[in-house]
Amino acid sequence: MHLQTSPTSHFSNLHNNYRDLLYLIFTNKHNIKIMKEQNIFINQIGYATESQKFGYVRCHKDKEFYIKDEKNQIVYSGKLNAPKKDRVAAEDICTIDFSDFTQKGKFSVCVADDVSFPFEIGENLFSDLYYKTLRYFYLSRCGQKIEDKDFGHEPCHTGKALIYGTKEEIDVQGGWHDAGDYGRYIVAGTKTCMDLLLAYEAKSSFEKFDILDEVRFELEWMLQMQRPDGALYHKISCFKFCGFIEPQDEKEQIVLAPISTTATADFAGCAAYAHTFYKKSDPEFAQKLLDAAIKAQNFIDSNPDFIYTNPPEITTGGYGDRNITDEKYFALCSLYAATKDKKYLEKAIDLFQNYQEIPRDGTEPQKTEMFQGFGWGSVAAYGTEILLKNKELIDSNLYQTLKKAIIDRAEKLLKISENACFGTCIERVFWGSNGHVCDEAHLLLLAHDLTGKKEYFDVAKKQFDYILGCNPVNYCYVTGFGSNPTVNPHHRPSGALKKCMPGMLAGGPAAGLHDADAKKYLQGKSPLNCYIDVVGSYSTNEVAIYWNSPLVYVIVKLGLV
Ligand code: G3I
Ligand code: 9MR
Ligand code: ZN
Repeated sequence: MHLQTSPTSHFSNLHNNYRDLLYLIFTNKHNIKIMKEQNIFINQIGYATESQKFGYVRCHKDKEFYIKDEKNQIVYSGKLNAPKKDRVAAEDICTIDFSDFTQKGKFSVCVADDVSFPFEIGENLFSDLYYKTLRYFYLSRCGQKIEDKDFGHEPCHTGKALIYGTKEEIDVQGGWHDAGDYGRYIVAGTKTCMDLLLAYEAKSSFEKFDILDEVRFELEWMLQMQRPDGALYHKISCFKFCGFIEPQDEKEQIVLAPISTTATADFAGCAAYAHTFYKKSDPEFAQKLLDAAIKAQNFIDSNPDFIYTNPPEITTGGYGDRNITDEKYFALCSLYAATKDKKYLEKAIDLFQNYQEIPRDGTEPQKTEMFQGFGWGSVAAYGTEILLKNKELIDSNLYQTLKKAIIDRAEKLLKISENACFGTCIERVFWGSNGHVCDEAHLLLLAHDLTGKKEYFDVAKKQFDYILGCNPVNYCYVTGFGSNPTVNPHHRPSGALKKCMPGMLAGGPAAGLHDADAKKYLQGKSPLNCYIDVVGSYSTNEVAIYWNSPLVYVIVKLGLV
């Protein structure tokens, strides 16, 4: 049987816009790949030999599936499980389980005359994926000459930064470009550093990439973003987004945006945690990080809250967040672990026990459980994870309370996954959903560490499979990998150079249809189908350092490298 080799497209996304489809075919305006719609979804890189192996089939009258090798020989057969239909995929999807098939090689799944993309079964299938998702951080470095045959460039954004609202300019260099744009944001960078350091803690040896060196590049920049009084500037960028040019070609004035409590708290939490990783190799740098973290916390303790919103002249990314208790909690947990000073723990416990949240409609804060998340705007789980890792520093009641908070969330995610067409554990599909999928996998893997319960690990693996092809749009969402990868990311270096940087996780489906292309092509689609692989769709097809970082964590914690 001829394996899928023809180019691929998004008929499944467009056929209900016949006019657009004709326009697209004749102009192929967005260079969307033309593919016969696939009905079988697999991890487009493959499966480790002894791992669980699930695939998904758009419901079929046939109840048998076959696995064929490269010689087109049937090497395995099995039955489609009963169909499931959930709210986010909103169609009947059958799961197939071929976990007990452990023959190494290249295969495809067949159901009647449908054929999946090819995939591999074997060992060490993901080391290139791991390397390239890490390399993306180096390639995103600001302010230094980048050595790379495809994406190398001279230093960018080396000019002095104007402090917003003043005439003062200071020198702030380095840090990673945030995403498809060239802004540098503390809230995004701290989450990214936490994920990478937690991944490093799980696996420090990876000869091809020095995670600690890469994270240090971001930390050195963050230290420059701290004011003398301890507060952190929220971000540094130009006043507005530039066009799709290379970073070194953006010459507009750089501005330091006003301070924020979220940036200051996130920095305190991240720097206090990070300092332990550099104690041996560079005690002076480690101490600098800890001192800066303490200074940031002192600012928070002695000042009112600064809720960030963009000033009118600055229209780059906002990372606004009215609920700032989780950031304060993260900072306090991390500072307690770093200093053993009980004053931090007491405050952290108080915030945890008396947590209130401002609802989305902005009405009065409601007393509720502190949400244990790893998202850029919901970071409490980093604080909880740090305390749980320092079991000897907290009493057993607190340990059990915090452990229960994680396990309760993990149990909820198991339930969602159980009833989900593609085994996903997200109920809402919003901007950056692929990053959210990886963050939820992080939580499941933490729960697995705490309990050894296999189901948590297995469902985390399903999130990884979802990212790499087990999804209704049949995409491998990491650029440069799989038979049908994201090829048109909203990413200025790729757009300017007209070549797609590999190893970047696309933000993925977003039901909010926030950009013009999403509105044009995705009306009426189910949430998980609200993805379009075009450069303009920044709400579904951008990339971001803090979507790559939880993927790095998941690859390590699934034991895939
Ligand atoms: O959390 C709520 C959820 O409770 C609710 O159900 C859902 C309904 O749509 O909305 C969720 O909030 C969304 C939030 O992302 C989730 O993280 C907001 O609607 C959505 O507007 C928000 O979008 C953010 C976007 O900037 C616009 O502010 C993305 O998270 C964030 O990743 C993105 O970040 C941009 C930077 O600003 C600029 N650099 C690129 C970067 C990535 O696109
Ligand atoms: O490229 C910008 C992307 O990084 C942001 O996430 C997005 C939302 O803030 O905005 C993108 O910039 C677009 C701007 O918002 C509207 N004009 C077109 C810009 C490029 O797509
Ligand atoms: Zn730069």
